[in-house]
Amino acid sequence: AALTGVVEYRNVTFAYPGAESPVLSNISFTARPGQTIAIIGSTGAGKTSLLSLLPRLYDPVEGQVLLDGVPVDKLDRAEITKRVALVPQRPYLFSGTIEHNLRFGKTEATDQELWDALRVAQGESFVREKKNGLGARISQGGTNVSGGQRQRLCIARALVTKPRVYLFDDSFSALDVATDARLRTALKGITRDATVIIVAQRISTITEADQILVLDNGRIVDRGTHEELLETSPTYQEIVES
Ligand code: M5T
Ligand code: MG
Repeated sequence: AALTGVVEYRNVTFAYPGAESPVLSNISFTARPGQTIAIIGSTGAGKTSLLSLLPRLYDPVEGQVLLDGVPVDKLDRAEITKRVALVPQRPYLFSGTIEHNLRFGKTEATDQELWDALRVAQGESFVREKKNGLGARISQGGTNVSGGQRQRLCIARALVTKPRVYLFDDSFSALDVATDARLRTALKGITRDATVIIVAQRISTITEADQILVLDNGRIVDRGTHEELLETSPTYQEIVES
């Protein structure tokens, strides 16, 4: 059967190697193609740790993470990379050209695909403004582009791979509100049939999510839509008001 991008966390508990106490406890949720699941919670709640288990940066100590019904530790890493794109909280650029950075996950992409990804990621104009365009050089760690430009290049890099599942870890935080809004509108078209899991600080980024998971101290304490959580979740209300 064709894989479609269904993500399921089943009673997942996770501790970093060598750590005494878990940073995630008994996490369960399902994210389906076409859905956007948002994860919100205070700093240190475990949001980044939660995302890291799907591409197997780490494995849970208990429970299972499944992709299309198959535990991810039974899948080839190459298969996971093909289907899941993680835009990390600290987006990383390599020394080399913009093109090299965008093709990192998918070497056979055409230039047109790179420009299409840049357009959606709101990165087209600053790349066009560079004398060498896609051939412009990025210094090690991307120190010669701004934080917001780096984020947009890393979002474009994820788009180039055309994954079934997108994981965005606070990927819009360095963007101004207007760019953030434009980017998310453009993304919606591209990710319509994909599964999107998004960690966000800005409430405006997540109000339209199909489901919001409220993470506190490694546990999902509440879940629902924005409207539901406003009614039912004191933790969510606190976050909204802060
Ligand atoms: C949750 C610890 C961290 C915190 C807890 C990434 C990472 C985290 N931790 C480690 O021990 N090693 C690591 O490599 O795990 O951290 P998080 O998942 O990064 O939390 P967050 O993403 O919700 O926080 P933030 O600040 O990004 O909003 O005790 O020390
Ligand atoms: Mg984080």
